[in-house]
Amino acid sequence: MTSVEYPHIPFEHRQFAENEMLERANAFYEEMNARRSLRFFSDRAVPQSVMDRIILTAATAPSGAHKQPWTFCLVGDSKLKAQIKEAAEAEEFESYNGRMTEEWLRDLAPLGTDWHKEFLTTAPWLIVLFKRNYDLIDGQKHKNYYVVESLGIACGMLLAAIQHAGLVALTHTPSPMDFLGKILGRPDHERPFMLIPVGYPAADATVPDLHRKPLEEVRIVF
Ligand code: IYR
Repeated sequence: MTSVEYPHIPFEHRQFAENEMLERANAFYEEMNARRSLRFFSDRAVPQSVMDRIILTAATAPSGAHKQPWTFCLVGDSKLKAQIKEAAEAEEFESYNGRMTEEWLRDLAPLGTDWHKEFLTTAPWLIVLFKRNYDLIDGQKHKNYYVVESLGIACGMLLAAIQHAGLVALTHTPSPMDFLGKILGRPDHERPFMLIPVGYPAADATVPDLHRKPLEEVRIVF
């Protein structure tokens, strides 16, 4: 059993005056509220250095027992993207033509999605986020905790970092997505969590005109 010790060190805190805090909170809200899930990408290149910083940001997420149970696969290789697209579309074709319930298809209809996933080869980068239910160290299994929660937070921070960099993304969940581990040669203890194309929007990109719930509908004060 390996165990890591973390000596406690003084915490450096950055504080703001209340008016500045409100301004910052407002500015960040405006920025995040402008984020949209994009399905139409440009093939314009994005430097890997930007993607690396975005992934580092996501990897600052808190995780159960600080196990950091994630691997971010950054895929820019055209052949791999083509393989991923082919496999994703095959699964999605089955999903849209029989695997998804009538209710599910009705709920999705307003978004205008279907089994075609052009963005998987158009976007310059795909981030395939894998979760580790356990770590394998010297052939020994070490349990991870709150893995889905940890990955969900990391994914949210990833989307925020993408938005902050002036890029767009889609949280894509082809189902089932075991093919991602096979194509990328990931070990068995890593399971795909999310497939996120990242890049610039196509010049003629559209998004559904949807609206977010107002504060009164999402927040209760006690
Ligand atoms: N995974 C499919 C279907 C899909 C499901 C939900 I829930 C969405 O919000 C959007 C799509 C697809 O990617 O098309």
